Amino acid sequence: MSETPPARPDPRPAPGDPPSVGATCPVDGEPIRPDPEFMERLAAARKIIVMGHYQPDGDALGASVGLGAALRGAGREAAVGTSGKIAPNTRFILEGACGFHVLADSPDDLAAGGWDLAVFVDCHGPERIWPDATPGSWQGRLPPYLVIDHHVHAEPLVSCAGLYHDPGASSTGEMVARLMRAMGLDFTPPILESLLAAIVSDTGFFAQANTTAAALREAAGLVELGGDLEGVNSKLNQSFSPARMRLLSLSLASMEFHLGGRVAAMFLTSDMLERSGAAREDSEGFVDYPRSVKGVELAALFKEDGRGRVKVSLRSRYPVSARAVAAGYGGGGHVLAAAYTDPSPVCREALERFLAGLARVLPGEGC
Ligand SMILES: [Mn+2]
Repeated sequence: MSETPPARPDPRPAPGDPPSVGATCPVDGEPIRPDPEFMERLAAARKIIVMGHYQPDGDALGASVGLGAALRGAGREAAVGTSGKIAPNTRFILEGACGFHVLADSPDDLAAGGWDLAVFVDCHGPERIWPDATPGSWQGRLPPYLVIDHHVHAEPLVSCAGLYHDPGASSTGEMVARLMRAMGLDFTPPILESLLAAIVSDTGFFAQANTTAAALREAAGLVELGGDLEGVNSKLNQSFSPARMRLLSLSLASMEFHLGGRVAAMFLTSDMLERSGAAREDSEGFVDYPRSVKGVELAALFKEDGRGRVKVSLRSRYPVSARAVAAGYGGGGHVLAAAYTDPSPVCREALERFLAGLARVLPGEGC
């Protein structure tokens, strides 16, 4: 017997998603709070570094800068770390960490900082911060770490010293705002800007299925305190370079449709990068274009990563789970936004492998 999907998009894990570990996921109830060890560790640490995942997006960057700045405002010795490149339109968020931003491109950089505590944001741990590092390069060498995350975890996080995990939260920006209120921390204008940038980045400016009432309430609280949504929009969405537009036009021209229009694919090749003069990080948001086509249930952007592999970003329309599809190829993410890495060196080969596997992972195909 098949179940009728709910009428409105549902941010909870979709059928086929791995079960979430460490938290239940109330959509209509009270948001999840940090666990007591998390609060004790955060209160006791002297020297703290807050870091998002590798190549932090607006949410990872906004949440880490917001929390880092708030801890400093409370007189704590805190810094914000980043690893990998940052998309040009989100770089303004780092201005909120002016004077306390450190690059930590390897576990060595973090281990050398003398931190008593790390807080990893928008990811579950070191393997998402340094994806190319071997576990041996960080195991036993890092300070104890806390995790603030809204991704579903396939396994319990045994190495983390304290967990604040809410898979029902729109963004880690929303979670940090809630945490700051619980801790009585001050919201200064740069913190308000960082947290709003985080929330709008992950909710598509309050348009996506993860825009819960709780997310809107948290954002409304930030606006009440003086947060400037229009200013955040102008910095995030109206500050692109001509090179990005050239890259977008080349990438859009590669869009193709499969399975009767249910699946749309788009390429971002090394050749396109060269011809446009754009940087790899200029492609933030491109995958939203194939998803915006009527009838498309699953959109895939294939990006040659410059290291002989292809990164595949997936976006889906409810009830298709991008996360379940990505899991079929060894990746993961959110219900409607997920990713995996294909070992092919070029986009076309990665697309062929993707299409060959779809019968296995996309509901309604292959029967
Ligand atoms: Mn996020």
